[in-house]
Amino acid sequence: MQIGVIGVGMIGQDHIRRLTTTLAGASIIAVSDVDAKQAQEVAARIGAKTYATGEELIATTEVEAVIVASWGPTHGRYVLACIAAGKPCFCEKPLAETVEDCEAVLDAETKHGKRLVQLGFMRRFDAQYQAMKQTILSGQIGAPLIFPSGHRNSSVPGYYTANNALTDTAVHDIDIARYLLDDEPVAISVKAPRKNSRGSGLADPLLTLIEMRLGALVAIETSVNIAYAYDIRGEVIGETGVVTLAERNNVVVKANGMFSGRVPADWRERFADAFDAEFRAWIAAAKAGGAAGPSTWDGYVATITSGIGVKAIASGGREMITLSERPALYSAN
Ligand code: ISE
Repeated sequence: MQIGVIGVGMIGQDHIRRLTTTLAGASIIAVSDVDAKQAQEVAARIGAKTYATGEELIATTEVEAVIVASWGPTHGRYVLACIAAGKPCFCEKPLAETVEDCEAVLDAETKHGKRLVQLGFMRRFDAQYQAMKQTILSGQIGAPLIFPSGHRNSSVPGYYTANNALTDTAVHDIDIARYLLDDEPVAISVKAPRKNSRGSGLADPLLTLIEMRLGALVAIETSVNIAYAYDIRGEVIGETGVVTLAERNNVVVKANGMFSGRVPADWRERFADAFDAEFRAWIAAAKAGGAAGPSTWDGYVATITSGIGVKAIASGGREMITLSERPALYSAN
């Protein structure tokens, strides 16, 4: 399958590496980026052609499927262009930055009548989260009641704001909570303890509480300046048991009277296998003209929930989340 990539920053380049060196079944023939020099450099490395705009890349006949990994505010319009061209599209989060733009994509795809869009919520392809979901489905821990989800980054870039903790970081926890609990959010509130002094004044960490329709509570800790590593925690507490994400080291080292194991440096390391699985699924689905896993609906719910979370930061109160009716095209989480 011949693929075009829009946006060749950190994540775009990581996906290009993955598709050109690790996975089979796809070749990248087209590249576009607002930074033309960067696009040229990446394209020269892999023998692809550069395009001045994402729209031109999407319109190119030889491009059979598209990866959107550009700056968030541009996603919605590229995804819409892919749907208009009938081309399968993998889109990093967010699907679009505003609810209206997400609704426009929902509209376009439902009119098309078939899924074309896959969202980059890679945690759904992580073996540990999948095992957690299987455990919940098996009934072993009873009905889920509370899901504490820890999302820790060692540091974040200077432009990162407290709102990004919701729209950029907790958005992954929001999506995985919906997937694990098979449920939708109804209300959100956000509390902040005293600030981590490493954060140059950033309101960090944050504790986000989400109430789900069936009554479970999701408590998301975002700590984005925690220095020690990239650490993703999670535990679902049910009526009769708990299921917890285990440490995922291949080995434990015992030395000098201590035992230890590696904690990943960043999301590329922690979710490397999940990203591979996500793209294997996408390549297979896109070859068949469709999409797999997280959908436009999931992108819409993530944008609306994180957006209302931003409102909850400002109000300091509990904000309600109202979703539109889920179209039949997106029947399951
Ligand atoms: C980043 O955009 C991601 O998607 C990472 O998974 C997340 O851990 C990080 O906080 C975000 O900024």
